[in-house]
Amino acid sequence: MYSLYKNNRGNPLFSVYDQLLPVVNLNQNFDSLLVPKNHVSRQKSDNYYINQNYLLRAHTTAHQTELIQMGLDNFLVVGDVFRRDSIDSSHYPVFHQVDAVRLCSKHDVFGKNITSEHSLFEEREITEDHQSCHSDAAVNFLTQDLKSCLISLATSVFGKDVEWRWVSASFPFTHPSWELEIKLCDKWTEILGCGIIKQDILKNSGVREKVGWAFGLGLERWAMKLYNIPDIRVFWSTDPRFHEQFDFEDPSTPVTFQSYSKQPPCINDISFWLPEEGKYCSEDFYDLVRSIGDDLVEKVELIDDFLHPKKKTRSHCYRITYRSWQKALLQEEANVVHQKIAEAAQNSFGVQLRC
Ligand code: FA5
Ligand code: MG
Repeated sequence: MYSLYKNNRGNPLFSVYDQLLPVVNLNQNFDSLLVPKNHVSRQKSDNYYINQNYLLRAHTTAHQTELIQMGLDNFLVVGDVFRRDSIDSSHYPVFHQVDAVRLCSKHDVFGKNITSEHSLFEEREITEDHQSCHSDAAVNFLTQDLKSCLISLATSVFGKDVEWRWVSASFPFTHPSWELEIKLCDKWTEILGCGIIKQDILKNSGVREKVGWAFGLGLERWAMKLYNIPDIRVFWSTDPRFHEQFDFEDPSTPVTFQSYSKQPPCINDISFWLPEEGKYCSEDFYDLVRSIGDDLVEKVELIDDFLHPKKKTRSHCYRITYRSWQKALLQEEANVVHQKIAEAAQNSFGVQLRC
């Protein structure tokens, strides 16, 4: 970002904010970003709410509007974010994001040869490709600037041969929006979301005569690709065999993670009848599995969702993969944890275990 964007004195254009507190209010995390009141991302099942008004930020985008209101045009926000999410090798309930915002005036977009004919704005019907107020020139400039910034970021981190593709996406705060995917262990994996900032966000923040783009990327996923790390849990390992591999003065020293012999897994299934509709969601169960199984749990998959044709009751069957990074886990040890999970699920959610 520093080499691509410099001001005319050669200094970095983007300022970095990495000390912002992770406790934010609903306005920061949702309202100021135009997230509708009934949007799925607000659900209790997806977030760590502290009370009715505060939560642990679910994305670093939560700081976007306060920084724009401070008058900043180009900034990066780095921080820890918290989500009640699915459990697998690329999802963890706490991870790190980098968000970026770049606002451009008509001089940035049209350059020196600007005339009175040039405009960032035009009133028209909204389409898939543009908002209802942006001119083609504004959209084309922002799209090209955003995408080339991100591809040069990705190729400078991963090397020019990295396989990447754009996927169209949707966020309440940008339009149009995209996600960038790269091949990670032979699987297309999303590493960031981005788009053109909705003009209403800028308007509400007191910005006139500027348009902008924003992105938010998941740092662990980038590090997994960069260092060839197959599982997101190892970032939380206290094992010196992990840390010692990164013990260099110069952070750009190339490292390829050497897996300290992957231990064998233990796989246990659990199935239970759910309580009545609306009293249970899978994320509750994932949270509980994580809090009891901690880092012994590598993956939880919903492998069967069954609706009893007559009784209309529903049952879920989950497959839990237990694996330790430190040692070969014994089946009996996994069973103890599994039993605790089963008991806690019965006590906390009133589910009824199936034999
Ligand atoms: C967002 O969080 C948007 N705020 C990004 C954004 C910002 C879009 C600005 C437009 C403008 P998303 O939920 O897709 O989007 O998360 C962004 C990235 O965080 C993902 O691409 C992924 O790299 C990472 N990520 C998401 N969930 C997890 C998780 N549970 N564990 C690890 N990384 C995750
Ligand atoms: Mg996403």
